[in-house]
Amino acid sequence: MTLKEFGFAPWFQEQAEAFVSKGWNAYRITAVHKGWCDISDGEETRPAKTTGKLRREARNTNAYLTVGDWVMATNFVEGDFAMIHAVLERQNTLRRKTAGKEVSYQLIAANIDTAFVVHTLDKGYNLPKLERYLSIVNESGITPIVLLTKKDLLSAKELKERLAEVSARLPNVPAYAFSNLTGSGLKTVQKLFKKSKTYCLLGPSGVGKTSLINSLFDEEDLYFTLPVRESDGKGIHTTTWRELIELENGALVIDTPGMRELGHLDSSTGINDTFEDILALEGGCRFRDCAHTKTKGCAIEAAVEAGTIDKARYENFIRMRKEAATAKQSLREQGWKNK
Ligand SMILES: Nc1nc2c(ncn2[C@@H]2O[C@H](COP(=O)(O)OP(=O)(O)OP(=O)(O)O)[C@@H](O)[C@H]2O)c(=O)[nH]1
Ligand SMILES: [Mg+2]
Ligand SMILES: [Zn+2]
Repeated sequence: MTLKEFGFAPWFQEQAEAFVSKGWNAYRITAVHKGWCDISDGEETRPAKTTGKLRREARNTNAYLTVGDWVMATNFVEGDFAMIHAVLERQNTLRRKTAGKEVSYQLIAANIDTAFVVHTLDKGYNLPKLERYLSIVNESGITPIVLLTKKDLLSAKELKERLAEVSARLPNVPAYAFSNLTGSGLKTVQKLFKKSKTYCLLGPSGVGKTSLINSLFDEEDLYFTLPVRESDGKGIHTTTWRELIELENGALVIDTPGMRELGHLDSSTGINDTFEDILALEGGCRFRDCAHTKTKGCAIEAAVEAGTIDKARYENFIRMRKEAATAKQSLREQGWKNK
């Protein structure tokens, strides 16, 4: 495919023009390994390394390379590492705060059009966890869509109840249920992936992200499954690195490993977007600085009481807000700009 079909939007093209006179060309990062990455022009993939200068700059700005990045590189020859000289400014960055006392970020992917938050309907189904993933996506300014896997493992009644629960809890986000095993609901999911758009799949380990990519690949055979380890019945194909994969229809999908730890939330924006409907009531609170917990005249608490807002959803909203406030404080103490 051409660079344009590979996601090389005018935004990147304009930046790249400044480097063309140096003999550098534009490539997209399709995988990041320890010490090198894979870059592609949409036709060929090559291993590449970064210049020392770029590495030093990255250390200062925390702008390490990630999958989906557009870079300027030279030496695109067989049998040698290509050299990455510059990274083009991103349209967006999907990132999370890493665990530990020190505040730092792990980049998940860059230049994403839509992020699919993948979650299981079966064991491991956990709405607060799902909301956390949504906040990470919203925080990055990327549109989320929820994909619910393993619907084959639920009875019709269970499925109906669970889907009702999800739509009550996440009224602002489209959600689609399907099964990688039987192919049920898969056609609708398949239509969400459009040519030349970049998608990211994220969600806990074992929910079926890689299986979905496999399912999307083969239109004839929707019954493809990953091999299961006999001893414990767990999938043996746990994803260990992030990779950009081109689907047959030309859609670009970044598969990510399930995150064991989501870390804390680093700002309230993502949370505000996730709980937009709750915050919309804020204007009705008696006090301007209402904490929405045990506060007189709180319109949000009244709505919970009246049953118009899901109680568990409200509780998670309060919990995440507190966490974000604490994280914000620690970011400030460490001199981070709250961007
Ligand atoms: N019953 C059922 N099993 C599924 C479905 N989707 C995936 N699985 C199984 O779930 C296990 C994990 O699937 P993966 O696709 O490897 O999960 P993943 O999200 O990529 O996991 P990580 O790479 O570890 O993040 C495998 O054994 C799959 O066969 C589904 O829709 N129904
Ligand atoms: Mg995987
Ligand atoms: Zn209030």
